[in-house]
Amino acid sequence: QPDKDWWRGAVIYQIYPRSYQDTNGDGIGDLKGITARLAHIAALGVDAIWISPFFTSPMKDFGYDVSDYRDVDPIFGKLEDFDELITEAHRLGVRVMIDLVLSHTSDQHPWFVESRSSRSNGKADWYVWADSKPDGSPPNNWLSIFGGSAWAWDPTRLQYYLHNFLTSQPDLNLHNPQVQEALLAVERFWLERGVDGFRLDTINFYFHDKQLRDNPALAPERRNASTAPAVNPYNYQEHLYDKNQPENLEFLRRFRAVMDEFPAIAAVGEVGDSQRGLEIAGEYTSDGDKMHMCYAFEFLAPEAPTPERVAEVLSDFQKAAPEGWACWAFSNHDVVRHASRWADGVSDYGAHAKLLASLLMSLRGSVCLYQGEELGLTEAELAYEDLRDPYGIQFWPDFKGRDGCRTPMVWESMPDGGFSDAKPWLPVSEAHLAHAVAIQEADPASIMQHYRRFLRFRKAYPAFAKGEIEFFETRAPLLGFLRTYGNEKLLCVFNMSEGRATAELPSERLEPLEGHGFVSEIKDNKVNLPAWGAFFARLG
Ligand code: TEU
Ligand code: CA
Repeated sequence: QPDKDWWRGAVIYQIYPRSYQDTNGDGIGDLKGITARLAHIAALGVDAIWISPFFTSPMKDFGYDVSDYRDVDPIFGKLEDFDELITEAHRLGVRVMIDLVLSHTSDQHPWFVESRSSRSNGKADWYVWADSKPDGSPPNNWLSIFGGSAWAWDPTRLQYYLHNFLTSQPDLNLHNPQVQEALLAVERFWLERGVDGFRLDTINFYFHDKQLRDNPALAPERRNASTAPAVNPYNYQEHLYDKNQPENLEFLRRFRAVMDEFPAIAAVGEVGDSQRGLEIAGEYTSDGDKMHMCYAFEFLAPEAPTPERVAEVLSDFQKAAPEGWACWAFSNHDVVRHASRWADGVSDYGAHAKLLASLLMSLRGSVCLYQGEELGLTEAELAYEDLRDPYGIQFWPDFKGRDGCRTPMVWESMPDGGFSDAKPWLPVSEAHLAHAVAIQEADPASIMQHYRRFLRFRKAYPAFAKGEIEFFETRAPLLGFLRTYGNEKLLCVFNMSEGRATAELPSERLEPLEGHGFVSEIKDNKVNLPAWGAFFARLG
């Protein structure tokens, strides 16, 4: 009987295929490279991989602009390479999730090529087209995340089309039932090919307000400086009409119904919303008929999470959606790596990385780890000339873009890290070489060995993956909570600081757990934690 619930509390390892392993000497990672490195992933002990898009694409947004949903881009290989990848992953006990970008396509997708060719073709209504205002300006005030108006002028149709991201990423019109059918057919295509699930890009952008109403300005007190750089006023609008539309729920149900025709499939939906993200995530993952999990942005923030913040985010989510299920991440291919993002005031870099890893994997929810995170990689420093991300090029130097977290994986301590025989598409960071997999393999105290150890430890206690979570009155620098599942009751305490800290233990009978890699001292019902220390015990 397949385990339908495998996704609950699963640890999912995200692969950015361009930067994982090159096998054909063109400086770009490929599917064969992922297959060649599956042993590393299996040894880590994760449940699944999520592979960022590898479909046919002009690569304007490095694969998040798809021109054929049913084929592999020649840069990454062939469909047969993907079949081989799945077979090998399954042999090693690793599930495979693929990244479907259904909110928009590339402007090179045949659907868009046809749609823009006239106002009367068979796909005329497959994208979001609208007339200009009488003065020639765009239909409304909606903004693109990547800068400027969300509308681009098409000189053939003499109309504007909607693009929430790049102008080369036109938004599909999911109000059109034919578009929904076409997307569900793509879903089925990959399910029949044997995938175990999906990471769904920007699921809350699937629908727009049909009346194209203007978004209101966000009240100044609700503006969050960290999410709203002055150069990009996107987050100064309240996104009432360009996304998060009620019609989305029914489409997510249809998407789920197709998944449920196959055994043990799961989806994690990315909800891009800095204003109502958790609330929407809760709505999409409740009732068991839409998403299994939603990818949350809360811990991708520039500010390091304090104990209070962690407790607040988890408790808020729990309150908003008792049946909901989140998927937490500290790093991904869109943000500065957390080893750098949260490095302020940290001198023991290794201990900090280990503590954060353990905290992340102890929270209620599923977890995404981003390739290289298991090595403790920092953000790579890149020169302007080296940038490839259009978002970074657009906003440099106020915002440096996403290339610094996308540089190649480092396997060995040699030039280019064993990633490629050719010049890599983004330079390998010199600073990363000392953290290569081969070096950490040989060091039992390494960050990578800690990830392995902690994943093994976590597997031995089902409460980590499936248990309820209940926070103690948290007092910085300590964070403490209970994870409870059936009779299993686990006490978890984290010292989120660089100084020693002492935690009061509950009076219940308590059995300290081992195998997680942290050391602490118990005396008189108190536990002494070293800097960035953690303590785990079974209660009762
Ligand atoms: O990202 C969606 C999203 O919200 C991001 O745009 C994020 O706000 C931005 O990258 C700032 O860091 C997804 C993908 O993860 C991203 O790589 C794509 O560029 C985007 O969708 C468009 O498909
Ligand atoms: Ca290659």
